[in-house]
Amino acid sequence: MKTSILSLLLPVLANGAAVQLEPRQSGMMDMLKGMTKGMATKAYKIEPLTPRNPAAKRIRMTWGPLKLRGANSTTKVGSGMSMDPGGTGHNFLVDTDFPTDVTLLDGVVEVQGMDFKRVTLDQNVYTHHYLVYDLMKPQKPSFTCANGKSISYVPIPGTVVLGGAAEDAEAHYATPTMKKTGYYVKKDTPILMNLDVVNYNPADIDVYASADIEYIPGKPEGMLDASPVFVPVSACDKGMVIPGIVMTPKGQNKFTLNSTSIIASEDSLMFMFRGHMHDGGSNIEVKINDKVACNSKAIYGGPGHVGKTHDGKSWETIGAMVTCPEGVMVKKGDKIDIQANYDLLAHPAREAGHGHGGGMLGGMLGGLLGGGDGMAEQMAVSIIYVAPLNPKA
Ligand SMILES: [Cu+2]
Repeated sequence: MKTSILSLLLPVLANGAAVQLEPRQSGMMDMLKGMTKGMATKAYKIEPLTPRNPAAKRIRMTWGPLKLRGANSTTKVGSGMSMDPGGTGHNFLVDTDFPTDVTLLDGVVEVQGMDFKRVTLDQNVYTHHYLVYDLMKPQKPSFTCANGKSISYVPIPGTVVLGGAAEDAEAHYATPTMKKTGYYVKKDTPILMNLDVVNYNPADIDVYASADIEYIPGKPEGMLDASPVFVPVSACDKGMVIPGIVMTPKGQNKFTLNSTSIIASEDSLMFMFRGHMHDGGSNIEVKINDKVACNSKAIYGGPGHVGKTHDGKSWETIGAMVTCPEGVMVKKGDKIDIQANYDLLAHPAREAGHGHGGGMLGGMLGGLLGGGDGMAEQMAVSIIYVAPLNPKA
């Protein structure tokens, strides 16, 4: 993927509203709810699956069909914006057929073709991102800055319950070894689907959005509520930064970014550490009190993650980021260091759909983010599941 976040901000920008980069000052959420009002979409089908946990229910929900613009097509399709000049964005709220007042244990989303099989670069389709947002749950304030700055998370309009990007990403909320954990989906919470997919085929195609979810009803006694927080390497940096977005230092192909001053603001269990980067990234390492909690390496290529550039060269995209499910007990004040390493020679940045020019972010933000050469910009984010031990309410 690339700029999951910005694609949600862009429609807001396009409406002439001010950019809000602080998710907690939440005019943005109201705007989003306004924008998506009446867009609730029922699933095309819901199938029962065999749960891994015998006490749980597991279903696969499928929405669509959703049209994707072809590389040679000029049709206007999609209900959202794309971060890629050749991509198609779709945003919709799920309807009441999506289970709420449940505790989610596992989940995975995928973009599927008309045969309900996953589409990948093997079919010339690049999933920039497919994110499922819980709009009523802000990211947990479990991190803070020791340098007096207020922390900047990746500015997203809620918690990403499920989702992935070009890299495969599964959500696993249960940590059987340490504490009972899960993700509580409040009754009737608004769930927003946000897809951004690039179709490199010449003609328009139809796809489906699917979600395989495993959950138990209600909120079990003694269960800790866990959810992912998107912590950028620059979370506590001073000065003008767009949290999570990295400006490639001019003329440098290999570089390292280090966080500063990030500390835990409460006692919690942290788990499922995973980096998020774009093509060009090598790894994201998280240390807690100088001890490595996760070295999330980017793994390139593999089935479905090899494409061709417009001039016919083979191109390997990030197929997975190493995930560290093991839990770490964290105390208030513990030091959290994040380091991101890049090697653009070993892993060239992705080309935009339509081949060249324009900048990945279009005219509006391209210049600001240094994305003017038709290559995707870089990101440096650590996704960390956090379950506060003493939740406030
Ligand atoms: Cu990204």
